[in-house]
Amino acid sequence: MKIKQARDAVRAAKSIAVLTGAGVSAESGIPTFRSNGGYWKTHRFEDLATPEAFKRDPKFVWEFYEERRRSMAAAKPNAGHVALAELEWRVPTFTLATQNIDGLHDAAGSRNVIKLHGDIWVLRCVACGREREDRSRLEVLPPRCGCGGMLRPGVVWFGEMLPDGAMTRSTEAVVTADVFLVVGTSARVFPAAGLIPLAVQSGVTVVEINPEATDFSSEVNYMLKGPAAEILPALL
Ligand code: BJW
Ligand code: ZN
Repeated sequence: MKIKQARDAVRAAKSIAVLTGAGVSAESGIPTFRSNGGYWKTHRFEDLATPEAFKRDPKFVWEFYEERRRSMAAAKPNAGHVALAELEWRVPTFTLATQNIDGLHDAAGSRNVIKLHGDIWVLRCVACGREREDRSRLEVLPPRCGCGGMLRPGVVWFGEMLPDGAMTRSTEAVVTADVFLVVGTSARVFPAAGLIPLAVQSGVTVVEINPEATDFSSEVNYMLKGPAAEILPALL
């Protein structure tokens, strides 16, 4: 059985790297972007997830993010997040790079988390650059900084650089890992998706968990088809 072999690889690993995407939070009730019911099926990302869109219509962009903040605030980590948090305790070296902005890996207890696409709970001033964590309901949109400048969500939009050091740290974790788990990502967005072929070329054992195949499924060592909240607890 594939899952048994993958489990043996995980058990033997001294160093594990993980990449997660929206699918790991799907069973917490948070929509994905590109699967059924995903945001980019009904919304144009050009209108919502680019710096140009924010410049054009900050209120419109903020309404989208504030609605998501309210539903994410009510969401709880699922069995997949919890299994990954528990795995961190069992291996000497563990790094979790997530494309998710929802904070559910933190809520589940994961410690070494790299947030490749930022954090929806962080607000950043476009004028002075100051950041603050704020989970409260934002009554006035767009919210303002003490300096008078506009605040924006602390997430990474298309065409923007990832946070300083995030890809360097993730790359280092992946190429030095014994096992790389790729969970719930369509692997369509770069540079995050590039970690998968990098792992394959580096001879790292790659285990993909997803109900659907991705462009990299034929290259990974084990493709475990199914929802993360079922497969991860069974695997780990
Ligand atoms: C389940 C499940 C269950 C469902 N269990 N699984 C090379 C080639 C071409 C273009 C580029 C390139 N390199 C860079 C680019 C440009 C661009 C890019 O990648 N474009 C592509 C679309 C082609 N990348 C960027 O712009 C990045 N920045 C950058 O490269 O900077 C340098 C640069 C600057 C300027 C010019 C050129 C280079 C930044 C990318 C930022 C992405 N931002 C978003 C929004 C974040 C904020 C927000 O949430 O609103 O990040 S877009 C969105 O996609 C979000 C996600 O993190 C990201 C990835 O999506 P993810 O997580 O994979 O979700 P889905 O929905 O796609 O997939 C869900 C998966 O789950 C599916 O496979 C399901 O089957 C599965 N699933 N249920 C397990 N229960
Ligand atoms: Zn400011």
